[in-house]
Amino acid sequence: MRQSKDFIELENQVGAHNYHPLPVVLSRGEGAYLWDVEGKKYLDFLSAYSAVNQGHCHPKIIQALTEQAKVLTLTSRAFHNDQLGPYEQFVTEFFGYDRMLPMNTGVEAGETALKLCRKWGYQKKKIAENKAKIIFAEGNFWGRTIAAVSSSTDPVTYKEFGPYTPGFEMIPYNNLLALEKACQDPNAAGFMVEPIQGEAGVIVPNPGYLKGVREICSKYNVLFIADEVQTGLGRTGKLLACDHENIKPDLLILGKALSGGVIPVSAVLGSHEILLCLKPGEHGSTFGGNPLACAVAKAALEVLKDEKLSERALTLGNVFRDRLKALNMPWVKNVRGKGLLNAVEIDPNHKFTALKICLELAQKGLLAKPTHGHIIRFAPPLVISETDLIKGCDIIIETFRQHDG
Ligand code: IF1
Repeated sequence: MRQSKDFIELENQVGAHNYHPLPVVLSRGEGAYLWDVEGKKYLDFLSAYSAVNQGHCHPKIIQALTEQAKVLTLTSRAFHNDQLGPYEQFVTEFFGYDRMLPMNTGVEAGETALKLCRKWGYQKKKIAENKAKIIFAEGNFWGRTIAAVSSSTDPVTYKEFGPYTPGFEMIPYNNLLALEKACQDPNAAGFMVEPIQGEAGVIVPNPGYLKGVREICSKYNVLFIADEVQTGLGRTGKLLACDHENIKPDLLILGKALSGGVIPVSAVLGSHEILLCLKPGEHGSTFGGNPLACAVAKAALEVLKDEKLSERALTLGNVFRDRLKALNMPWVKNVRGKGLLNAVEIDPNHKFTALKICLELAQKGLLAKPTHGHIIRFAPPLVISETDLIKGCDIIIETFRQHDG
């Protein structure tokens, strides 16, 4: 019977080394729990970076998966299928948009949004061909493609992947003056932004920032493209993080928990005007909108609504941050977040690093991962019980206390 170390060694020998995972080998997940190959149980406080909001292996989503998998999984878009239309209707009504374009991973949906934005810029804003400019926020993260890393300001993400996609401009996040200046360029076609920056370390902008983005983009006829791949689908305590300020982006990018973490499902939602800028044959994907993905994603959204997961995230997020106020230690710089997307920032010079903390948390049965060295993101599935959330807080507080001093 293989042990964790055997699996880790095997990956080391035959896999690419594009990750450095914690030394934990998981074999089973259920709700907010994970088990490793030795049978040790963990509370999941990462949720696969917010892809498992509905909890691991949610029975309703798995049922939709298994039933559809027995009849039809993939047709390609060369033909119609009986799942896509009903799913598109369900999703557009669920989020209040005219149309949607189905893709698979989050970054593919991001790329799709940028292609739609450029098409719209040329066809509707009458920008000269190949002159469209798309604005991004410094600190953004929307995936690993060449275009995605071309918009990155993190050398670890973009170094040695040049030459970079042209037509991108990066401005400071949470800065409306910088945005207004960039939007005054008549070639500005869009501004793509995360309502809360996830990878950057759960950077929550000032209240009113998103409202300001909406106003400035409308004023200068620039598409407001919201990347809600990580913040969407109940994670921050509302269906979408944009809902906290009651604003509606022109293009909405969804992924991750759109499938409850079961299979890759993503989407871009927008108006008739924008989505119809793409004509047949100009964009697509083999698996985009496949019947299996449609069935799974519809079930995942129904779970979100039926189990009131956004409301849970709002309430439990307050419980989490209130309890973590106990981390009033000089080397704990900040506890921040919205709903169940939170992070603890520690002094980067403190001897007890974020990685060491995460390794100790794992030994105590709680899984979390550092980002940018000195920030720990805590994002349990939205189905976590209050009892387990408090148990998780106690483990976190105890671990920090043991290294305070
Ligand atoms: C990795 C990070 C998180 C995302 C936002 C689009 C995408 C992501 C806001 C692309 C993906 C993932 C990618 C994964 C780890 C994880 C991650 F640490 F990389 F940055 F969540 F913060 N927009 N984020 O967060 O979605 O193509 O991956 O489906 O690459 O290590 P994807």
